[in-house]
Order: sequence, then structure tokens, then C-alpha cells
Amino acid sequence: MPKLSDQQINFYNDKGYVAPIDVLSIQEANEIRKEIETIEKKWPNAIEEVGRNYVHLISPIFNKICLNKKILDAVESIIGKNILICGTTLFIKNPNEKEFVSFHQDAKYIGLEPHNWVTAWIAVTDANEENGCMRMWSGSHKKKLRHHEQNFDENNLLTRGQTIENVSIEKTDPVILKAGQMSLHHPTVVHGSGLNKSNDRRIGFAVQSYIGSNVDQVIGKMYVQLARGEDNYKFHEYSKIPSELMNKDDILLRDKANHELSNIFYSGSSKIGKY
Ligand SMILES: O=C(O)CCC(=O)C(=O)O
Repeated sequence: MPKLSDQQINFYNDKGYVAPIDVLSIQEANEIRKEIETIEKKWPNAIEEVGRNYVHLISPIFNKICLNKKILDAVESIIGKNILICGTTLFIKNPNEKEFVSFHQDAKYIGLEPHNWVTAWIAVTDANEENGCMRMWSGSHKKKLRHHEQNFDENNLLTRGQTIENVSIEKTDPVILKAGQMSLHHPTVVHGSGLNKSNDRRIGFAVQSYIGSNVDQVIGKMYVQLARGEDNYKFHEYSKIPSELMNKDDILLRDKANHELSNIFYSGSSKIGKY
């Protein structure tokens, strides 16, 4: 499928997300899982906690996904042809653990303005109601940013445990994806996800986010790559594409990028969480 159809674009504009979109083969999705599990085995902790961010700066396989033509074609339908990759995050929920993602809006603490950006959530494994797929509050992106409590729950996969209270599950749509499919979601759509009650891992790789070149970072600094088109604004510093897995120089840059990212996510907070 090349660009999104008019029907898909209308769905996104109306609901604040669109899914499922076929982007990777099952073999490609399995290759990503293998890459994750290789890193976990050879370099324990490298992609844990704050290390779950910017994995595309230390792994050519992840970097290649960010540049995938099918993904970029769909993203272009939403934000236009000048596209930067400004960050990635692995959202992993292991079986028998208690991880969840509270209902939140991405735009609340991320500092990306204006909101000409979109998050691509790529399913590395299947994501369904049993294993805690994302749930979207359809249409909630049309209202402004809401109040978020900062709960710092240890099982919450969000930095501050930022939470929009009293979202009723009935209002939300499950985003059910097969491994290799993706969803796209809007900066202000309210979304979250529950527990993984299955016997296998639920793994999502989020490009968080693809931004138009006109989008600035108003809180701190992010390291970007040009995915498509031109960057006439030059708001950001650039990172290079990694040539091998876990190259020492790439790790240093990734650590620096993560330090800057923490400054953004915890800006104004007296407490720092583990992510
Ligand atoms: O992986 C999840 O369940 C939530 C991810 C998320 O909140 C996001 O990609 O913005």
C-alpha cells in the first residue's frame, strides 16, 4: 500500500489514529525481535530503562526500519513530504510482569511544536487485547491538552507516570495489530495500554516521532535524521546512521541523546523516574 487512502486520512482526522497499516513482512518483524533479544543477551541493560530510547542510533536494523518506504509513504500522507526522525522508543511488556501505560497525550511533555508530527507504533509481535495493545480514546485529539497527574508508578512505562484520570475503557478503541503492522497516532490523542496477560512478550517499536521539518523542540534538544524531503529549517542537531551494532562512538552519542531527552521529559519535575 503506498500513501494512505482518503478513507484512512479521514479516519485519522476524525479519530486521532489510524490502523492497521501493513508495513513489514513477518520475517522483518522477526528479525527485529531477534535483534532485540541479541542485544539483551550480549549487552544486558543496554536497552533497559532509559536505554529503550534511540535504539535506531545503535542498531542499523532499527535505523533501516525508520527509513522504510511504506512507513514513510503513510507518514507523508499525514505530515507532508519533509520528514525527520526525531526519536524512537521500545515499548516492551513481558509476560507475568505488571507493566502498563497510563492514559496520556504525547504532546504534553515532549516539547515538539507545532503539532505537525505523528507517532508510528510498529508491532514487532502481535498486539491484542490479551497482551495489552494500545487503546485510543477516539476523537480526543480534537480537544486541547488535558491535566495529567504525575504518579510515578513503578510499573508505568511512562517517564513521570503521567496520567489523565478517569478515562473509561469503554470510550477507547483497542488497536489490534499483527506483527509487521503499524498504527499512526496524533500528538494529542488520549491513549494508553493495559497489562500483558499472555505467555509471550508484547513488543512495540515506536518512532516517536516523525516530525515535519517545520517542527521545533521548545524545551531542549533532540537528535534527528532526515528521512525524506528537505530540512529548510535546520532547528535540530543531526545524528548519523549507525554502521554496525553497538559501535562505541554511536553508544556515546546515544547516551548523550538520552541525557538530553531526560532533560526534556523531566523538565520542571522535582522527581526523576527510571525511563
Ligand atoms: O506501547 C504502549 O502500550 C504505549 C505506547 C505509547 O504510549 C506511544 O507510543 O505513544
